Amino acid sequence: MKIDITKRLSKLEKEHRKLLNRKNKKVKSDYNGIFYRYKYPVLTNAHAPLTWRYDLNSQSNPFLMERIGINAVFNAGAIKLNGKYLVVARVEGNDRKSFFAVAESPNGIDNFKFWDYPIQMAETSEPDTNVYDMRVVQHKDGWIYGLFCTERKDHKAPKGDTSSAVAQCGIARTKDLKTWERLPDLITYSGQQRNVVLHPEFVTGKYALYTRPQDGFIDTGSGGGIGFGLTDSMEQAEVKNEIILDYKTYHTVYEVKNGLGPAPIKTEKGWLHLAHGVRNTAAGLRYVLYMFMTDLNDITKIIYKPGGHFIAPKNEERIGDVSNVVFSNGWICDDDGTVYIYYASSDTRLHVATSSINQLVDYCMNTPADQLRSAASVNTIIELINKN
Ligand code: M1P
Repeated sequence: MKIDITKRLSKLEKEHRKLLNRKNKKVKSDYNGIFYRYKYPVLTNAHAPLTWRYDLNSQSNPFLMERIGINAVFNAGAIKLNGKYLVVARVEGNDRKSFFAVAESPNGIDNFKFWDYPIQMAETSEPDTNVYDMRVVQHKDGWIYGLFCTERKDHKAPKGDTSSAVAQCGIARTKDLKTWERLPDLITYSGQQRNVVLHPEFVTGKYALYTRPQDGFIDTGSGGGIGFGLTDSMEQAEVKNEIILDYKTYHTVYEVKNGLGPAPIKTEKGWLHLAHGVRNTAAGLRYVLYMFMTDLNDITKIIYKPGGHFIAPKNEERIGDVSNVVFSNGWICDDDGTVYIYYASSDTRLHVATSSINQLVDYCMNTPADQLRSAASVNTIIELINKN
């Protein structure tokens, strides 16, 4: 078979350019007064640069085959830097290994383009098998920290068990998202950790971390809930005492487990938090996003917590490699109060939703809390009907 490589390459480049330059649109028909969804995902596997995937030399790649497949682009940390909206995405190759790559947009909603190279994250003395879900935080100490999950094989697993893994919190810091300094992994006294997030300010002169202690790799077991602890340093980060600030709770959207999303946003009324909650169903686990607010003076105290989900998987979001999942580990609060919420669907692609600080604060303060019983939910609806 004879292949016209020049023609095929030019077609590939044209389609790739078209995808990267595609304008995004608010889905106005869907608006609930709280946030807008957008028509297109902001990043997919097809956004990965052709130079990452194809050997463009016709001698060594006479069929212009894709040599390295990118399976998915999802759970991304986010930050605005030098006027650009940047996400640090979890990119997963066809080999199932995840890595981090920065994509940049001029407006936060479309035209996201990956930088030329993915992040080359240094390893510790115990190499990571897989790294994912980075929370990017501009801390008051002047560094930008990336906290992420590092997963390694569980060497204590019985022979023949090729699945058991150990999740811990990896830590790196940077000033520009290009050069990263890997620091030692976080030490805690819980079995495993995922979804660890750095609070952007010092608390009593220490670094404050939101954690998610868990007994096993998938099951949180008795350790479930969003935890909290302090560490003297990020260079040798160690949380000696972990408390739970948001428990997993029977018959809620966070019945099986929960975990903090991005670092909280400070507002006049409290710290705004976005988290994911997981419940079990006959069709498997269902991941949704929910919100809460904590006290400005005591950041471990939840002062408002709307009942139910904030964002749940909808339409095509419901289908992917791990279906019925939405997950967020990045948002950007702009100077004008607009909030760009980056959320991934079904461990496959990344979307944006937009809202504002005022709307999210109103949502947290005035959405009825979950009162944990059907009759109480009906009473809440009746109160609203009577008010109307
Ligand atoms: O597959 C859904 C999510 O599962 C994990 O999250 P959690 O630890 O809260 O269960 C993570 O692997 C996450 O990346 C993934 O999106």
